[in-house]
Amino acid sequence: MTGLPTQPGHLRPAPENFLSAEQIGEVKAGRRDFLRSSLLAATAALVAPLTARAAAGSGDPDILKLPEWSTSSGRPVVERPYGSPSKYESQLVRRDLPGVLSKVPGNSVSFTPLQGLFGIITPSGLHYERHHQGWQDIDPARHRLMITASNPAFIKQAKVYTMDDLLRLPSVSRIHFLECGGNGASEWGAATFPTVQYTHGMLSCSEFTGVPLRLLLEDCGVDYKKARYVLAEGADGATLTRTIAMEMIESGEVLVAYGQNGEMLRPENGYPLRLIVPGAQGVSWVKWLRRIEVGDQPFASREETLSYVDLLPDGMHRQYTTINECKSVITSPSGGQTLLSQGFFNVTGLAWSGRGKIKQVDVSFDGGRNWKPARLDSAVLSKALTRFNIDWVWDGRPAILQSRAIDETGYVQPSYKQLRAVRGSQSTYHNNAIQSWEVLASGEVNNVQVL
Ligand SMILES: Nc1nc2c(c(=O)[nH]1)N[C@H]1C(S)=C(S)[C@@H](COP(=O)(O)O)O[C@H]1N2
Ligand SMILES: [Mo]
Repeated sequence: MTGLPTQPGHLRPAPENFLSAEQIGEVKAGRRDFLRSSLLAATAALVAPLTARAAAGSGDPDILKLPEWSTSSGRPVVERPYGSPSKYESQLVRRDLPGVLSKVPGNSVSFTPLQGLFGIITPSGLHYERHHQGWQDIDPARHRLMITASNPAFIKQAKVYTMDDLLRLPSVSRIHFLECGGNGASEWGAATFPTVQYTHGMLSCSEFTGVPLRLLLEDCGVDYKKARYVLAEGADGATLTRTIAMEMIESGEVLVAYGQNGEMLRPENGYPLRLIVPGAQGVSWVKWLRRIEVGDQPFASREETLSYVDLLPDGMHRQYTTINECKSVITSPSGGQTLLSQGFFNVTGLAWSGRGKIKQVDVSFDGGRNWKPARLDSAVLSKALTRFNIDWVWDGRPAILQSRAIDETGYVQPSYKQLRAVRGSQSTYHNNAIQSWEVLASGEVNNVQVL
């Protein structure tokens, strides 16, 4: 089954490069007619190899004849001292959207290819990236973390830690998701981007290793009665800063992390040190962490006044939306893919909540009229991605696939109608509405909105 990386033979993956910078401009301007035609042109170029296999039947040469890899010796170990994916998987990469963000130098984003991933862990090389001013490859020997205070009464002693200091302290490892508050921003007004990589791909999940921030604050003699907030600051040119409430730190969940999926963080994800704030939106997870300032009130920094606020219908805005509310999405079949034949499909997706564990995921095949519980038969962890699966037999008729997650607090993921009733339609951030994928009789899968 060559040419169909990471997809079962009955699904054709979304075409690789389907959006040019001009097309993205048109999507932003709310025009999407062209999308369908450009997508169709791109998919037509791919040939379905299914018929060939069916014709071969039991005389399939791929099983009868020994291929070259069975009749020659393999390659030596030293060829790849650090492993990388098979060359047949080259389509499964992070993709950016040139032109979608403001043209501040280094202001950039790449999206995780959720449509081709399994389980709950995002491979480090496919973790999405969001940089306010590009990424840096910092020399760990010269990196420092300073803990200081707005008022000398809040801590006994300010301290500076080297990476060596931090690496010898008691460490913990935890699996958590990371989602940008802007994930799904394009979808507030109408269905726009064609694939799940772009509609939901500012989302990843890793095992992070580091030192609880609580331990460092206590090492500096923090006075929890007076010190109720900290400001976390990055060492990049953006000097990104966010306020973190002390309750989250006191719980022991907030980590000063150096490890990701068993190795040191990747430079794009904050090497050598980043903040882990389980359940909180991405911007709070300050990368290249260099300074923690202890204070007694929120700091109202740029990233919590100009950006990451939610404009409400009455003209007021919500500030300090910290937690990512419960959300889910079907990752396959999903937009841009094509169902190549009727019959059985394993419908799969991800659910997550910044408030704890996922309790249930329901799936609808008829645009929300009927719902069936999906199987949660992989690890269900607090504030981590949760994988769901459900059996589906496609009868060849049009269908609309949706998933709806419920978390352990009983919160139910809203429809677009419910979300807009509270938030209006002028929001940019924090879109956790139910996603709909329309399956046409042709097998083509499109991004649509069902109200
Ligand atoms: N120092 C610094 N930290 C940062 C950012 C940044 O630009 N600079 N981007 C933030 C945003 S908006 C998000 S969504 C996450 C993205 O983390 P990732 O690039 O590892 O996916 O990092 C956050 N931390
Ligand atoms: Mo973000």
